[in-house]
Amino acid sequence: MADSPSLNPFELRKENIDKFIEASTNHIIRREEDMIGFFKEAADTGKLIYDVYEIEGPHSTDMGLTIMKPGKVGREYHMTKGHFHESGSADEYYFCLSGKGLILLQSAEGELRHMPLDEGGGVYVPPGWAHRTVNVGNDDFILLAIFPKDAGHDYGTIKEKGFGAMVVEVDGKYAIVDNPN
Ligand code: PAN
Ligand code: ZN
Repeated sequence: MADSPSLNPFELRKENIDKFIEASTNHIIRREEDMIGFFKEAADTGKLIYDVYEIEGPHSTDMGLTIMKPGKVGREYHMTKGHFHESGSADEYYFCLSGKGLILLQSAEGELRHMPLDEGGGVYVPPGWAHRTVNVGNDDFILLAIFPKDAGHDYGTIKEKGFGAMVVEVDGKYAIVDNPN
């Protein structure tokens, strides 16, 4: 561990995510205009959709904390871009610290799954499954993800083909509907 970054122990819960943010080495900001090609109706509004804070672990894993604002773009609930991992063996663990949402999973063959992801819950993303998280609640949706350093993120395939399902508002509630494209 000679070259390890000096990480201190910290407790991770929704009340003190600032400890994670302080230790983070990378901050990704996604605004609506960064999501053109992902949301059907994304435009250059400057609206913040989500932040990701990343901590590079000293050994084989990195951690990402995603904080997603509530809201919609057009009919679609706020969501991440979603990606396949470039490494065929890279899996990932997701845990929800706060809020109410879903994860969409899609295999390379196009098999689609969705699971609820809310406070106290987690999801295992096996190798080869694209994943996107969606905030269907009224508050921030806060997720911890742990993934291999060499996972790599392929956004192009999702941008080009999308997911087989969209999460939209119907009669004031969320519904998972087929993506017409
Ligand atoms: C997560 C995601 C994060 C943001 O840390 O990177 O939730 O989603 P996008 O990367 O799809 O914009 C993860 O899955 N890492 O592998
Ligand atoms: Zn991932």
